[in-house]
Amino acid sequence: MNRKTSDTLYRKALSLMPGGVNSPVRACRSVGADPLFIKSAEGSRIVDADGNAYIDYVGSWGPMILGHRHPAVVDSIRQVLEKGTSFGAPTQLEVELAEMVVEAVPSVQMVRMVNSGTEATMSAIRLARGVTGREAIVKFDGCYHGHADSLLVEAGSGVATLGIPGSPGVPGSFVAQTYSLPYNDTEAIKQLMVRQGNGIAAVIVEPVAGNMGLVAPAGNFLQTLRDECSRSRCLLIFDEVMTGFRVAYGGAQSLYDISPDLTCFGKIIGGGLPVGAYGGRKDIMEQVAPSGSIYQAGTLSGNPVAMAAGIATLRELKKPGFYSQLEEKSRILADGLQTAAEKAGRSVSLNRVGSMLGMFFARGPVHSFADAKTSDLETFSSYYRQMLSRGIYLAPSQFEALFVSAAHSADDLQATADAARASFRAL
Ligand code: HOZ
Repeated sequence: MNRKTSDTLYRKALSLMPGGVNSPVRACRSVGADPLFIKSAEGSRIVDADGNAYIDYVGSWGPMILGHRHPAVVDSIRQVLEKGTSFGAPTQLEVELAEMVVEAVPSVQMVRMVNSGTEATMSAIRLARGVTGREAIVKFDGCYHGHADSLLVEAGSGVATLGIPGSPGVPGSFVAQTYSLPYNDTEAIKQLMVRQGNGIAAVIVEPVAGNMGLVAPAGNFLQTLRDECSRSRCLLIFDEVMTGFRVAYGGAQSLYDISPDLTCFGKIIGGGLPVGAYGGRKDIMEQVAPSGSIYQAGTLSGNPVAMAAGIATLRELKKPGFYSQLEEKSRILADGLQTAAEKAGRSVSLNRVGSMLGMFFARGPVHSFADAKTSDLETFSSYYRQMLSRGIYLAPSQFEALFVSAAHSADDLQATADAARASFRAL
């Protein structure tokens, strides 16, 4: 494959941007590759600057659930462009998207739009601290809630990929109030709550963890979190930045029937444009400025172009049969990958919740970050490069999820399974 243009762009980018990129994981360093620079995308395909096409399972890290350039999304963006791109003032589109989110997710009675998942989680934490008057928070090892200071502890995603425990530049005092516990460990949270419950403002969790690969909540983990938070009168925050409108229209909370106090959204509700949101019970949300005194703001929040893309996306997702078809595609892909590994005599551990998958080069089962870290990263890197050379675009890290979209065809899924078979054999 000719990657001359990507290589030239990367060399230039290295002198202009840290690591040549605007977000660390995409630099592909941990898999021993250089990044592809992307020129365009359509449906299930992404095309690099040299014109090579790949079947895309990154989907911009989740939001492209309809595939790239879905006509309904492109049309609605076009219509807004005719009227203006940013007003810094309320619009009908914000009301419409807020109404759709509130209708879809029963625990969310009010919502505040922001511009990214990081902003959503950071703001939800501030709100929880303001509402409870407490300072400590609890998160889980391998969960990643964006790059806000207090959440960069034992984080997943790029922090895990780069193998760093936290980050220089985050004052010790900022993370002194952050407890990080093993994911899926109900005893750990119970014990912490007995000791510290009175000082804890919130427990924040990815209800399906997608930043340490893909790890599903096991047994009664989420119910235990709900019970413990209620008992200690602290807030349960679901970070559904990836799972919201992805694993089900009502998110992971509808799948597992747990009602958090606050929920963070991102990705899909912006239809691929920069959007995040946080929402929850009315009595809590009304404490956000200007109805309350807990401050949070943003000039681009509720941006009309992004709102339009989100509305168009959610309308498509609401159509009957959308999630069952996506489930079927995802099941076929998971089966194809599993069979390919078995035929090549490779032991992998495959986790899947709806259209999110994680394939670990580990014996498994993988229920936690500690389990995920037993993966053979060298072999994952080789597999990544093998798949790329066969036209399959995967996230360049063992600690990221794989996303199936409605645009993936039966042929795409078969081609992916075939590529996996050949890649496993070549390892
Ligand atoms: N896992 C990250 C999003 N949840 C990847 C995105 C990035 O770092 O660019």
